[in-house]
Amino acid sequence: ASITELPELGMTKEDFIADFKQYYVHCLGRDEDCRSPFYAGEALSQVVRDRLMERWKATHKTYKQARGKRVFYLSMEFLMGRTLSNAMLNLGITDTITQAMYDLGLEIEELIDSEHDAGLGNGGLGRLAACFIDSCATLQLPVMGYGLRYEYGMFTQTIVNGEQVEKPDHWLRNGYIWEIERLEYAIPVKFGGHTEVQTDEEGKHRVCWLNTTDVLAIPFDVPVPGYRNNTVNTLRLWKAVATEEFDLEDFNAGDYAESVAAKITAEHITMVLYPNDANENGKELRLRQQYFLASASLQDVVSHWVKLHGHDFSQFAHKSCFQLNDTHPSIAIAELMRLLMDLHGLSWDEAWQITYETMAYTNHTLLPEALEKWSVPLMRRLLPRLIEIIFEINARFLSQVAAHWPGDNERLRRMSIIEEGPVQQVRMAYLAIVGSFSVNGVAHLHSKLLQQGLFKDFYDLWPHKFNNKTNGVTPRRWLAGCNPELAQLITETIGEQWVTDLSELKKLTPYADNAEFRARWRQIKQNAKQRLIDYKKQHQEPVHLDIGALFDVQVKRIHEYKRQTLNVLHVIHLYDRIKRGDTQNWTPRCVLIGGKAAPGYFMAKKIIKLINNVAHVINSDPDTHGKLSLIFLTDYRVSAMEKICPGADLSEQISTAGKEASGTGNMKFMMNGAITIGTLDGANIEIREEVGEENFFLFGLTEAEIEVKRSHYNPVTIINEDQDLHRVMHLLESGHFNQFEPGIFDALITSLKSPDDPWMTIADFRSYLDAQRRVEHAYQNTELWTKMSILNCANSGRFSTDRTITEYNNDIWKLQSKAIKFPY
Ligand code: DL6
Repeated sequence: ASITELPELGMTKEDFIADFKQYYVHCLGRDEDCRSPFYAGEALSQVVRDRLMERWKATHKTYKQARGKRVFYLSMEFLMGRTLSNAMLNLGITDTITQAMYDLGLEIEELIDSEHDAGLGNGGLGRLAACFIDSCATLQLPVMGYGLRYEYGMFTQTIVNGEQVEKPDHWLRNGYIWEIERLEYAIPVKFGGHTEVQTDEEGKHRVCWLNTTDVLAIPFDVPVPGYRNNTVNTLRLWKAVATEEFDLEDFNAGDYAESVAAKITAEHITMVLYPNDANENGKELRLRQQYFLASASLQDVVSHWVKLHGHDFSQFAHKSCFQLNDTHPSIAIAELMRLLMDLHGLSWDEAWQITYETMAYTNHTLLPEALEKWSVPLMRRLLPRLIEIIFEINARFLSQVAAHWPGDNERLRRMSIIEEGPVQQVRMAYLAIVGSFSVNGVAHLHSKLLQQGLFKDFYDLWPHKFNNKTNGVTPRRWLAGCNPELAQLITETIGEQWVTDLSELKKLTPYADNAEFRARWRQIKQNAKQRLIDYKKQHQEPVHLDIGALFDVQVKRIHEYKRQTLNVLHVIHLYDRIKRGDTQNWTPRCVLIGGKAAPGYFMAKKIIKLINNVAHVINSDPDTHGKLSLIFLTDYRVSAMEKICPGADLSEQISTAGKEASGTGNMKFMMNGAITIGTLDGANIEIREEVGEENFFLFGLTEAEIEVKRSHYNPVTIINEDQDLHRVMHLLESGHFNQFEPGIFDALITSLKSPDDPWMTIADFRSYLDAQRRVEHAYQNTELWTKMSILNCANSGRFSTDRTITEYNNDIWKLQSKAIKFPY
């Protein structure tokens, strides 16, 4: 008998109960005295994982047999969150398992909540990668994710005296049940050393990269289940380990510490996720991480290729595509050149043709401070072979530019991959554009601004490379999973097709006019608000939250361009109105703000402190009770958003126009029936187009207006001419919110009042206030508000990653979907 042949695992309640007991008792060694939901959660996860494992193998075999094209999604971040509930949902076993656990006296919610988030990302970019691989599996596309298995994920945020304090997130402390270590596929990655040209037996010259310090990349595979389709794709995360346990020579010579230090240096590579979302930091370790990801993943793919096709790479570009999630993995372009030339003997031209036909680059930001550059001396020391290749790519590219624009030396300087200066720098975005056949932005406005601004020279040269792929979110996690009550109502009303075809939600439109349906919709929103209150109570000190109040929510990374400060200015204005007795027809409001600041981002940390100080003053003033509260939601993360977005009434998307590439939180809120107050920025524009202007609270200058106004922006004059704003600024400047901490908000105030404030917060204040007034009136008309809420959900179909991925596939990847037969 074959050692891998097993009977298929059952899917009945009794099967689950029997397997659960087996794991709980025999594998984990627990008994009924163990009251910790964690171990029950672990046992249940094992039960579910077994079911995935069978389908995972079938998927693998199907892809192998088909020998079709594959896509590899390279990303430094995969912000997966929790896995158990999503796996149950996608396997279609949630109800049966819930019942099985109930029969055993266990509360499924408790088990689900005992799982630690896999927080291997900062925010939008990492979560997008997670939603993408969910959709790829659901669409049955052979796409594999490649990332890093950070020992420490995104830090845990606590608030002490109103300030953010970071705690390391050792998420692997209790193991990670969902991963499978694949030691048999370990790969060495080179660093340091030098290069030499050597001549082989056939007289051919080859560059050799010698004297390197190698680090071993060990793959850990995580299953990525599609929705009820038996597909289970793979996310492969690399862990860095030393190639040798210790350097034996050093060890024998008595230099024990030295030999251990080398091991530690190697293993540092995947120790920690850099917690910066919109700032490149130029640290050597970060470059090591990037190269480690790129090299391990490419070697993995290439060695798999060689196993199947030998050294014939003629079909490689037809059969493989690497999607680069921002510039972070874009060193892959030079690495593929290296592998093809130095290891497999291809000529430059052959290797180049394959490389640029295989690579596709997604840009996620227009902010100049987030555009990566690496110093040439650092690269030369760490990756000497790669920098040689980059210089050669650049030389050949610049001669193309010179041929296109003869004599235009200024353009050559502008477009060069190497930036000249006291220290030469490699412009990674330019490398990514030159080395890719496709370059995309993540919302219409963003893609347009890339073409007309940041990458204009490249667009002029290669317009055909540029395209747009507006972001999305997976409706499995962000509606079916996080809002089961609403999902149930939707399914009852229009059938269950919407889960895999979100455009079906349009069928809800007529129900917006049905009073009975609206009443049910409203009740579900109320229930979600109650759960949000309970969640908040569980995790933070109690603050009175009135369920009838408008839940006004802004959760995302804290950044000046996202303008949490504008939100706070509005809250201070409401407080000022209450104190002045201007409360006729008042709409009670609870403002919830959450998000993490990059630990080194001074202003973002000040914003958190401001929110907490203002919250303290407002919430402890009896005059505000029943009218206004402000709450900072600590430690915002994926699993928190799953509780937050179903309970939101109003979604704050208030960035300075032209600064937010897309946003994806805006889509999650919309899907769950929150109404957006927002600027014409990123995907907000498309959200408004879909839902109609009457169901969106628009305010603020457009991107074009911002750029015109910038040259003569005078916030002090605006403040002096606007009584409400003047009073708000006076309260802030008087120290009312920092009575025993003089001066702590000076930097924030100075920046708001500066004509050079890049975020132009003051410019949009009045328009924001007016929009908030419209919100208040609309919320008082309960029936109207509910109708708007339903229409937001009904028109959110475009923002499913199923649509986004279908576009990536039609325009860039061109994969065949593959049905998985199960049992295989
Ligand atoms: O594309 C995903 C996400 C967008 O929705 C956000 O608008 C954008 O800010 C974010 N970008 C980053 C920047 N990182 N880099 N580079 O996270 O991407």
